[in-house]
Amino acid sequence: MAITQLVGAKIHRREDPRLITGGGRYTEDLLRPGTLSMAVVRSPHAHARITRLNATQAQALPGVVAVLTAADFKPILTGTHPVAPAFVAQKHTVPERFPVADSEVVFQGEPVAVVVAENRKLAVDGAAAVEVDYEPLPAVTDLLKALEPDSPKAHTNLLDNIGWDLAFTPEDTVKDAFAQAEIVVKERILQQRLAPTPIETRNVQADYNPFDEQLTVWMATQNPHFARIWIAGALGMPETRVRVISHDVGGGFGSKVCAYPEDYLVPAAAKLLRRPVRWTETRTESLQTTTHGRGQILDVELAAKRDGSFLALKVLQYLDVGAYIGTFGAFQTCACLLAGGAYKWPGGIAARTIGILTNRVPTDPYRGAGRPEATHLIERMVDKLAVELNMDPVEVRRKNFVQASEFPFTNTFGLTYDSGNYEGTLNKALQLVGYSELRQRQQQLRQQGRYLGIGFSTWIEICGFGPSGATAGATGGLGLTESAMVRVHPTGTVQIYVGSHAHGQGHETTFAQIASDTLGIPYESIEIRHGDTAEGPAFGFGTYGSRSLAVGGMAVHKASNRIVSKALKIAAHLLEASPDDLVFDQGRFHVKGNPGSAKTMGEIAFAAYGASLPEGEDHGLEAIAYFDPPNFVWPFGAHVCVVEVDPATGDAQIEQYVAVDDCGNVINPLIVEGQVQGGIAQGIAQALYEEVAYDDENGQLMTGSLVDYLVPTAAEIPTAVLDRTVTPSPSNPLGVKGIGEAGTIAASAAVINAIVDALQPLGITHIDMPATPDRLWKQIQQAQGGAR
Ligand code: MCN
Repeated sequence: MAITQLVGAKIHRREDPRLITGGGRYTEDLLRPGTLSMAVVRSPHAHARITRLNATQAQALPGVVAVLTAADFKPILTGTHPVAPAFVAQKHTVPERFPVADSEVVFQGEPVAVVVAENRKLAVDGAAAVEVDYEPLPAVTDLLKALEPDSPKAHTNLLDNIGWDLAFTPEDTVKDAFAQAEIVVKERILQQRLAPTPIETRNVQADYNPFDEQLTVWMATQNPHFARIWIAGALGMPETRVRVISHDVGGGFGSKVCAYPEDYLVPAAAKLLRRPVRWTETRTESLQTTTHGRGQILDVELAAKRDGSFLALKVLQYLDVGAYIGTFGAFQTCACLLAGGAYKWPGGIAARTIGILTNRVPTDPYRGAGRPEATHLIERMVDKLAVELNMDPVEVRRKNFVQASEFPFTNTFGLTYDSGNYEGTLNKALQLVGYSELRQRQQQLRQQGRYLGIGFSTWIEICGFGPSGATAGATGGLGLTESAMVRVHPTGTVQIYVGSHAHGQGHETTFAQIASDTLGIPYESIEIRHGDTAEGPAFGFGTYGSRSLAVGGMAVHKASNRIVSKALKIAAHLLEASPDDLVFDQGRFHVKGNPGSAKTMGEIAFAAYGASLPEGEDHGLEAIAYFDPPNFVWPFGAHVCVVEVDPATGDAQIEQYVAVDDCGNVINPLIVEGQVQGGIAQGIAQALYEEVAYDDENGQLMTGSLVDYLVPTAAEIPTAVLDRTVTPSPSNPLGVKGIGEAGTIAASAAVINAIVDALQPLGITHIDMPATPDRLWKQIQQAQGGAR
């Protein structure tokens, strides 16, 4: 068939027919004969001492095979729970974590025992029959009070609740700039805790074969290779004896990147009991024990001149790390490193982060991880300054943007933005939304007592993790690269094994598009395989941080090019020509000036396994490549949200949402649009709906079901008008940047800025998230002189 250019083509995801017709293969769908079910006995307390645990009754129940406690697991689980050091170097306390508590529980939902039974119902009944007595201890629930010397401690053996305290840059950095400032605006910005809430909850199945000492683990994970290292390490097994398989995964949003107790408990139980064991999280367990995101207080001060030019910024981040430091929890400190946003800060940025231990489930990366927080804080401050100066927020942005001619641009923290044109996306967004007419309409509506607001978010992000040199420190020594293995079979069909592991991002489509164009082989003949450590390349670092295309996709491109190089030599041999005289075009090698004298990739593939090869050439047509990018990639964009707030009810209705993003060259516009729409939905969800709530006194989760934790549906989320500009990244051969988190990074600031803008006539200058009708109504009442 004729081959056309597929990179850039808007083609439907090849995954969709399978996924939307119930044909997906999720871990829960697998059932091996003789599999036992595991249920976890969890602490009902946020903080308590375990005084007695009695399993006699549970053990005696029909169908219960075993009740296992810390004492049973300790001899078999000898490794430690992984915690990446990330950027944190100064004061750093990492409380030790074992998957099952034995004497003290430090968050509600922490495992204290597991029950393994013939089926799930029996396991759950068994778990309910395990008697545990607790002596409740005071719980640490308030971030700032946790820092007071007489605060209770999140673990009784701690001297204080400080997980880390790190000044990326000292406050002195900005002293002069603040002294010269003509205006300083300040705000305390709250980032509520969020629950990632993927549709498929976490699950693990394991089968241990004692004869070949092989452990197979099936699990919903975003990074099977990392999981294999962790599980092998914890069980003291060689990495090569552990196989992790992750078929389809129903979303993760970052929550399936880190290590969890059950990832160890299920394999350990399978090994101890010599039977396959499985466990699937309930929705309440998911809300209670799957890591949360955000959970921060950010104190921000912006120093500027009265003409709107920025001088310097101060950021102090208080981050609720929860009861243990999450595997990649410290990554959320990148809110500090990105706080400067798309702007120049001649007087510098002072940034300090304090990670605070509390008696709540650990926080870890959730879609955007640090970058939505950075965007929200800086975009709120820009708008606040604009109000104080009575300037148009667009003008303030224009005045301070890093200019297109100034790239590569190195920020205060030594991070180099690769390429950009920030004003370009803003201009396009203004045009799309009809900005000047909107402002006129706003004035007219104000005269009628109606509250229309326009909010901006000119966001940037760092993604595409990442250069091995820059990331090795953050992972404990392994530098984040990505790999691909391309195998062209004799019939010309291709299998490509990749180390990244899509869980909703459509890599099977986009990676095949790249390979098809590079190899000149029809898209339909190319299969992308991922998620099984036994069949993939040597190592993959997983799918998160919008890295898969910019790193993993480039490994596919690099390995495919290696195939083309070998194919060129075989073609030259078959055509009895010099390789220098051949042209590769549309899947055919032909002699320059003689298109009739040609060999197709299919013919070359067949020949590669045949009897006639160039001298010294190996048989076969396969290649493996690792891609280690020279820099991160830096997408950006401009989002505009238009809301109308009803002062009688506090309801904020989004009237229009426009997003112009730039992720460099685009492989598949349809997938990119889907990613942006989905991301925006999650940003709007944070701005208006979602919040993990705990009881202040006892650290009890109050949002333990989807009735209480308000995930919006399609009915609440508007369809955004999307457009883009294209500024290629110089950091990879296809000039691409990531897009998987962009919408979430941008949206909350645009929505809240719009609401604040709407309520400006009432003198309201800031609103915390989520801006629920209740919260807005109270603030409006207060502003109008009401008693609330
Ligand atoms: N793409 C493209 N052209 C570009 C950029 C990306 O065609 N210039 C395509 C890619 O080829 C890929 C998709 O867009 O098919 C996303 O690519 P990328 O930005 O590299 O992000 P990742 O694949 O690494 O995905 C991770 C990202 C993150 S960090 C979160 S969180 C997230 C997200 O993706 N979680 C998701 N999107 C999600 N989508 C779904 N359905 N479910 C989740 O849990």
